[in-house]
Amino acid sequence: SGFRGCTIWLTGLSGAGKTTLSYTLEAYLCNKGIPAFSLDGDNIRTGLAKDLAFSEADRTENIRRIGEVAKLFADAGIVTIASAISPYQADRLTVRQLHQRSGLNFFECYVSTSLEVCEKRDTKGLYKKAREGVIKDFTGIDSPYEIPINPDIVLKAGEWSVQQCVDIIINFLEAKNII
Ligand code: GGZ
Repeated sequence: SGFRGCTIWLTGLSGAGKTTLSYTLEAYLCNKGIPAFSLDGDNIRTGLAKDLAFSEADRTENIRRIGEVAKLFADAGIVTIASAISPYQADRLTVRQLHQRSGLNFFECYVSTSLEVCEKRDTKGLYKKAREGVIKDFTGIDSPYEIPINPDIVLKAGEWSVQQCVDIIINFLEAKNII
């Protein structure tokens, strides 16, 4: 059967598990012969968004760029998995509308791992630095995260396994006839 391009947009706090989910899902889809690609906020920031920091305006511009690139990949028929904190509802809505205007599927997926769990994990030690004031404007500490109002998917990645979360996305994509 056929498959269609789309963008799956993972939003959530630093350390929520977005990157892990993105690469696990990408590997699963590619193994099935379904073209899939991860656009990760982390690696975008070393290239395409090298000039941007973490002010509100810079985050908005970062999301705009990732959104435009995701749209191009989705239009090329690829299941595009974009992950970025994307803390502002308005920016996520803008990216959704960008896709809709081109008739492309866009699914907002809220990776809802709590701040408590993310901070406890603190895999990169960034929360500790943010608490100490070494890093300023850190999401969840001294910079806001606006919880998605109407996400297509919610993944409690702090409570569920990576495989459970990935299975939910796969079932969702099958139900929508994307894959
Ligand atoms: C949030 C920050 C910050 C600040 C550096 N606030 O967990 P990580 O390390 O690997 O991923 C985070 C990444 C966030 O970049 P995004 O492009 O996803 O952010 S946004 O969507 O808001 O534009 C974190 C690291 O960068 N990082 N400083 N102040 N995260």
